[in-house]
Amino acid sequence: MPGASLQNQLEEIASAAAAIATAPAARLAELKVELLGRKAGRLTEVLRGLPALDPAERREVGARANQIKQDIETAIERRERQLAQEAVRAVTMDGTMPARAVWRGALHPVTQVIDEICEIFREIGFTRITGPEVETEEYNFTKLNIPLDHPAADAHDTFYLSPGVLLRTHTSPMQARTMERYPPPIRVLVPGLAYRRDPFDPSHSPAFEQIEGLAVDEGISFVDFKAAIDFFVKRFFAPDTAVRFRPSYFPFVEPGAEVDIQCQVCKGSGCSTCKRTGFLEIMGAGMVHPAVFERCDLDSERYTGYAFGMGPARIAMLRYGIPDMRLLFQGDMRFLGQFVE
Ligand code: 2U9
Repeated sequence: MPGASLQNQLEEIASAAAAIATAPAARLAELKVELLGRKAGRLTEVLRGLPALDPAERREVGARANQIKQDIETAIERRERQLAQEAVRAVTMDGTMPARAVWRGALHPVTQVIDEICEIFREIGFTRITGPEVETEEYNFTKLNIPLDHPAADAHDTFYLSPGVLLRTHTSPMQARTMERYPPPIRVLVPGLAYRRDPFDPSHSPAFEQIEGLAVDEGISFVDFKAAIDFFVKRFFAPDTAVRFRPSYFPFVEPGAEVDIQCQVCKGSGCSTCKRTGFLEIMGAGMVHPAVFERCDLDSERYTGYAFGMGPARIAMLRYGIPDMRLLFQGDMRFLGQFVE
């Protein structure tokens, strides 16, 4: 009976199809042709025999043949997907690839410098404080004896947010707030971001870290100021570093000074880093201007004090011989990785 023979062939095809699940790629291609091939595939042969059967048998065998065809197609698809995934995994799991670097979290070199400076000044009584980056004209300029028609207050140099409100151009407003709020003796160190409308160049950035200090009490003199700075320089750089104070002008101090240290590269004999002067400028400073005391409600007859300001990015550049400030802020781990402690 032809129906039974076709039935048998179908069941044989079904068992042969079990090999699909584990077939390697080349064998899978062969099986596809052997089982489903249009010309000589085993299932095609069975289908060709169907017309010879009587209608009842044809329906039964035909249904089974379709079922098996579908099962085989599904099995082939699944196996092909599996093989493709294995191929990808074989590439991405190449055991000869070098291991990926795992970065430990670390402090940015400028943050390290800020922490170190604060730590040195802490030893001589300075407290670390922070304040708002959005300030008023009043605290950023007026209280610091900078008239609003001074070039520093110009919209050309300052980021104004709205009339009278700006991004602080230095951290000094916080010292003014401190003097208003706390009675002397005051010794504070104020690290933080300041903003100026400068383009990026090797020594400028529109947003930069600053660190400023303020000491106020009765009887503080220029000698106390020099001693504090000298202590800091010898601690931060090297114990034999020469320090030089040059007269300078800032509206909030009188007298004003700029502080130079012996060039760290040539030790003072003259090189390209110090432009043959043997010295590098590290900060601006001076004795607090009496007008600043008065504007912050302190009696300028009773109190004196000194103040200073420096850029920790510049200090980091001098200490580590970094030629371009932009290197510090581009987030390139080949550079920053050198400062991981
Ligand atoms: C008050 C009174 C006085 C802080 C000072 C400087 C001089 C100074 C610059 C150095 C490089 C800023 O980072 S920088 O761009 N700073 O030159 N700063 S005296 O004097 C003050 C501050 C606050 C109430």
